[in-house]
Amino acid sequence: MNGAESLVRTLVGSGVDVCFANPGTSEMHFVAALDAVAGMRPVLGLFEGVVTGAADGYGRLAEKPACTLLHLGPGLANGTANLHNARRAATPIVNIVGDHATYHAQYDAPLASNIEQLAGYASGWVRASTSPRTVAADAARAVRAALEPPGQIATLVLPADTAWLPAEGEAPPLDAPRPIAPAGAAVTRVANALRGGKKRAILIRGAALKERGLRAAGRIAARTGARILCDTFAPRIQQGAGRVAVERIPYFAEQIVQFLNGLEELILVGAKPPVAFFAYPDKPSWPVPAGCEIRVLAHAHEDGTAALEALADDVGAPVEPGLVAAYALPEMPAAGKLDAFGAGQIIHRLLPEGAIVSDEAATSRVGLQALHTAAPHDLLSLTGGSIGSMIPVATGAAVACPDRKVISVQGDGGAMYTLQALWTQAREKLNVTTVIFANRSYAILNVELMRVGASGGTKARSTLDLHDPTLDWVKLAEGMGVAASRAETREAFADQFASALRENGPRLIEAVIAP
Ligand SMILES: Cc1ncc(C[n+]2csc(CCOP(=O)(O)OP(=O)(O)O)c2C)c(N)n1
Repeated sequence: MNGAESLVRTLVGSGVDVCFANPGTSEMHFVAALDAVAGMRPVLGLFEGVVTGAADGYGRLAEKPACTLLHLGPGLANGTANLHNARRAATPIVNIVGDHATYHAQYDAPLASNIEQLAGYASGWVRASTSPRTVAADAARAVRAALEPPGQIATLVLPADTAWLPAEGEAPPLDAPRPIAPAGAAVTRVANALRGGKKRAILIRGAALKERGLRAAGRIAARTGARILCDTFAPRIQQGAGRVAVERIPYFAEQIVQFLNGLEELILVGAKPPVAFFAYPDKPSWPVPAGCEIRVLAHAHEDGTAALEALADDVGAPVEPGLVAAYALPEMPAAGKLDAFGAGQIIHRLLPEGAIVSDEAATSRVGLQALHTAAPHDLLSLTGGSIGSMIPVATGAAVACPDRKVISVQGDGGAMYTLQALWTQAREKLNVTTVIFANRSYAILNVELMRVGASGGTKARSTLDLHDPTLDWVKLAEGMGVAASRAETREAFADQFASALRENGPRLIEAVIAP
């Protein structure tokens, strides 16, 4: 057995059985080990941002890491923007980054670079193997590091000779670390605070935004009147009819100020206090009202769900939660020219139960604001603000959950960063319907141009405009093997979306909403 085989065996034995890959020469022994060892599914991505974004989507749903296979520093660099988003989502990922053979480093060959330094940008754990005898043990530790609550990126650098030289064997899997129980004192402190008559909210992030944690939060709300909040861009929320509805913090600073106005107590569960996404001249960065007490019920590495349940019991909350979302569908919009609002209403109306919605719709999510009253589903958001994340995330989510429909709602600007993920969807026959909101613009940046107080002329506007040439999403998708259609009216969009839902496999709809 060589080092690469010992590595792949260890990964599989540790529960890592999907590898999103874009390999090169230094990774050839790892690639060969995929055949020598049973149990690892390779998924090729044609750009590393697809590879890392797919690993993010996979990890958010599978709740365990996929591994990536990346080619030296440049491969990792190409994948780093989506690792940035994955870090913000606290997604467990194991990166395997090939490197030159250890003895080759002294020659400073063209692809040589400081991989560990680059990995540090988004990884919580970085190690370079130095011997084929330690590769397997390093891999077991990488998996464990990735699973350290709430989840993080672990990067293992694999010099080519540590992969090709003989190794002794695989390493046994290590126990996965579990989130620690909430501190009893924190629960008591918050319970005592909740007995006062203040206006309060509970801000939740992480696994507690799944059904069980939200149920406990809804019980607390029923007893104490606390509002239940989540970040503007939460990694994953289980929402929909019958589930406890969370209020999403709005995007712009002054909207957040308004939203939190009057709040006297903010309780954090795995979350940080909200801040404005950007600073603007004359607008606040810190939107929490002055004098509002901030208390931590559970830190991100603690079991937020258990903390909410303990708190619910402590305050004597009823068994049945409050704030349960009703099943409420919007009317089918009247026939006419397609717009973002109408398209969103149609998606809301037709959303199948158990869907996974991957959202990078940006300004076009206007019709999806009340999605919590649709059929129960998982909502995934762009966590780190680095666009070009969510078509890959949808791809990885579909690999993790082959029996569920994935709906990817995407602005045309962000879509162009990592559209190669469509090819992976076609090759893997993934059950993803992608809606491209073709407004032919970086619309949000037109808004931001005004907000920052800059005035734009023709040149400035040309940097935010995607006309000339117009992107043909039907051809782009078909060129990568994904069946596609274009909708310019609401009725055409409704037909096309309904037909995509009936089919199994990748589809793309170009929703033309350009003015
Ligand atoms: C990696 C990265 N590059 C650039 C930006 C700046 N940026 C923010 S939104 C945006 C355009 C988004 O356009 P689109 O996806 O079409 O959504 P729209 O604003 O039109 O609704 C850009 C370029 C970013 N957030 N991330």
